[in-house]
Amino acid sequence: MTEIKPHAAHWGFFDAVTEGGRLVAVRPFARDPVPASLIDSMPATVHSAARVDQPYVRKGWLEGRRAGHARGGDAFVPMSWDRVTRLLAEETARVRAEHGDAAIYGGSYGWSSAGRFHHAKSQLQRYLGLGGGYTTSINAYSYATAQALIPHVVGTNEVVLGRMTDWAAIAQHAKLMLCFGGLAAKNGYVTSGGAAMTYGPNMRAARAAGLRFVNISPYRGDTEDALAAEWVPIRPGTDAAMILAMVQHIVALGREDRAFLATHCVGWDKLAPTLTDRTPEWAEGITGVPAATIQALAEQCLAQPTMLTAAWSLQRADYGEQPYWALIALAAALGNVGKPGQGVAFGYGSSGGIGNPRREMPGISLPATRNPVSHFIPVGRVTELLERPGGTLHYNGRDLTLPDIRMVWWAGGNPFHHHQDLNRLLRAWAKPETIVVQEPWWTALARHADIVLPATTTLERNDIAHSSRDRFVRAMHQAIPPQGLARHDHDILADLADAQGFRARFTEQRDEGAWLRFLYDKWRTACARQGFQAPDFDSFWAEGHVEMPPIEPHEAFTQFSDFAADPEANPLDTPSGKVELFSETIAGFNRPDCPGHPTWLTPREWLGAAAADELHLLSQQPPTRLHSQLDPGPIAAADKIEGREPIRMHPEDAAVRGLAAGQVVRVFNARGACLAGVRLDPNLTRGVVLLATGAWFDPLEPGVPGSLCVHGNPNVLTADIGTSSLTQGPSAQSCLVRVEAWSGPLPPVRSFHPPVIEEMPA
Ligand SMILES: Nc1nc2c(c(=O)[nH]1)N[C@H]1C(S)=C(S)[C@@H](COP(=O)(O)OP(=O)(O)OC[C@H]3O[C@@H](n4cnc5c(=O)[nH]c(N)nc54)[C@H](O)[C@@H]3O)O[C@H]1N2
Ligand SMILES: Nc1nc2c(c(=O)[nH]1)N[C@H]1C(S)=C(S)[C@@H](COP(=O)(O)OP(=O)(O)OC[C@H]3O[C@@H](n4cnc5c(=O)[nH]c(N)nc54)[C@H](O)[C@@H]3O)O[C@H]1N2
Ligand SMILES: [Mo]
Repeated sequence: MTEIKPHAAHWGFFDAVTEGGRLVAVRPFARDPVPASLIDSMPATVHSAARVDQPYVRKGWLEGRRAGHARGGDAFVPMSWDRVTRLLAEETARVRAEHGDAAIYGGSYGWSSAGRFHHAKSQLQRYLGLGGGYTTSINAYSYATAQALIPHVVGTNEVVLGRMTDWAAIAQHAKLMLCFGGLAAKNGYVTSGGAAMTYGPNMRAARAAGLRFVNISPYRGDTEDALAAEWVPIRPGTDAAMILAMVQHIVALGREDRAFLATHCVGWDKLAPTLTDRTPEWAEGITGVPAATIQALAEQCLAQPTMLTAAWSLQRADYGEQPYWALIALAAALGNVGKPGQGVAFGYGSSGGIGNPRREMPGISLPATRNPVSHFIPVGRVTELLERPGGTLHYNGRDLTLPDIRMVWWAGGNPFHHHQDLNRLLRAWAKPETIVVQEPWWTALARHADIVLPATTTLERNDIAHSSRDRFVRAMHQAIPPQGLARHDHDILADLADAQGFRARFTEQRDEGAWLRFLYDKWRTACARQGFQAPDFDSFWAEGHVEMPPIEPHEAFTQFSDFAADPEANPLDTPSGKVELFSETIAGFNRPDCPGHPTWLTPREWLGAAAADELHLLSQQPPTRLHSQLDPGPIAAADKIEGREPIRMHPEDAAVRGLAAGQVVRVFNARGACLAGVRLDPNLTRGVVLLATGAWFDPLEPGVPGSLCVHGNPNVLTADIGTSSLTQGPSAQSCLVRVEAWSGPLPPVRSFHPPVIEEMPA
């Protein structure tokens, strides 16, 4: 019998079509004007052979090979839910008793599912918090560097991830938009918890209204053709030099907005003298952008209403603070901050919903619980956490103590996808005594765990999807039964809480249905206070969605407009109340890797210091999936070359290496190596190669650090070094590699099959 159920993922709302308990097709949400094609990868992924069918425990762990033993190479032993629950409850209690609560690392970073109740990380942290606490992580891989820096400069992170100047205002008022890192169309398919319905249409409407786009990026493909953007190729990691040279040129012309700099900013007197020799000619040598282009762009910014933006990728690089801070300085020198549809904001091209006209509505989320442990790390420093127990880490003016981690627990994320320098992670991963992973699939993370608990996917449960960036709330009806012996994260943890005596505090005595009603009603009450009458739960559930009223174009929103109008009455939340072009706070930290004003710092790895045969590797977000999710699906598969992730190369870079399109190559540096398939692309800056993230890490010799990844995961190549001691963000984009033909036999890709399973005598 065919059934159709409303459902949702980060990559779009859809209707699930099922037959006989299987997902056979998906249909886009009828109200979505630009349905994301990624939903088509769901049936094959949900029913993939890579699903974990029951609980497993690593054989070596059962035999006592725990701390100090490499993970990833052992067989797994099946175990019943009852037994594994008891075993894990005992092990958790042991670790807490012997080593303290901070010995459990429960940062559990990752995107998990769109459903807000069953959100795995929230469930896990609730459980670990009630159980005594855990060491956690702060910030996101997406924009960690900005999260630490930007509040020092403009007092709020809303300029990166919140309510920023919206597309309606930009379309109405701006004539020129400089986009460092472009506005990549591929990134707009997804938005956390929601449906990115207006990403492309927003930009195209601005174009139609007369906005001229300039794509300053190593890759022309970072803006879609419909925007007719001018392309300014630039060397990766050098944007700060170009932006500072634009400021310098404006000063040389005597055209900086002195009034704005005096009334709305502090530190111009300190920044300006550092710019004297930062000329466009100087920047040309660093960036590869002709001095004349830099001058022309600066003059065009002076001549017309201009919006400035940069992709989040720019700050996932060595000293990733600098291009962001420099761009704010450029907006300040132009006097644009807070002018209608002008100024600066980050990430318009980075994720669906960024810059959407939006109404500030309450969110829907699982109530958090207190974490009695105060230890944390900036999220990207997980390897260091394992490597240096008792050590200190300088972060944002503080010295953090790294606790001694004995147990790692992950639900809804994948460090063997997201983390840099996987071979170094693999070595550090041997240190804890126990690693627990809740996962629907045999991802690389599950393969490198000790205790693997099979989780249901969203299709197997009821939930509610919501993103503050969207106008829709979506009901997610259970469409298929749990696959194999998979269980909901909530139920897994409720049973563990039971074994440890706090089930009632964890569940608050609600089941799934009661939780959904509770969360929805809370949201509905909060909406009513803001004047929006949402339907009651039963009507919402039957209808499949709630639509919030659209925002009228005349409500176009410009961030910082109050501040621009009257900085004394509406100060920023910085120490000075103004834009900090020099920060006494940051200068006071006394760190050479992040001085008190924006500046050019030479990256560790970049084309300016590359050997003749080295290339700059950018590992951008994949067009064919969300991170590592959906990699088993047909869309990712169709894009691969001989089953390997494609690496884009300029035809001349390929020619000098004797490489041809469709050929399998070995991409390597001192940190690691992977296979990939050559795709020629003249729209790249010479010397730059693109290898998207997300092909499941597939080492030729599982469990052996340094082994070749046969599938094409770029994180065997990237460096794991904090952006700076101020921000400690991930710096994946600063990475040099070499590429050579692969002449050996092609090893099979084994990622989408379960690892070796062995029964053990009871
Ligand atoms: N080289 C390089 N690396 C990068 C980046 C880069 O630009 N370059 N970008 C970084 C960025 S911005 C990000 S956000 C990260 C993304 O990193 P992650 O968010 O860790 O990546 P995902 O693949 O989305 O991992 C989510 C995991 O949750 C699992 N999951 C989904 N639903 C459920 C559920 O209901 N329950 C449970 N238990 N599990 C579930 C999925 O199967 C998947 O394995 O990657 C980062 N890594
Ligand atoms: N389809 C799809 N969409 C996604 C995701 C996904 O996995 N799949 N992930 C989502 C997530 S979690 C996030 S955080 C966002 C990330 O959003 P971004 O960080 O914006 O995404 P990226 O694709 O890493 O980078 C965008 C472009 O920046 C350019 N770039 C890289 N380095 C430099 C540089 O030094 N200078 C300049 N000028 N340009 C540079 C690259 O050419 C790249 O294509 O994307 C989101 N959107
Ligand atoms: Mo991200």
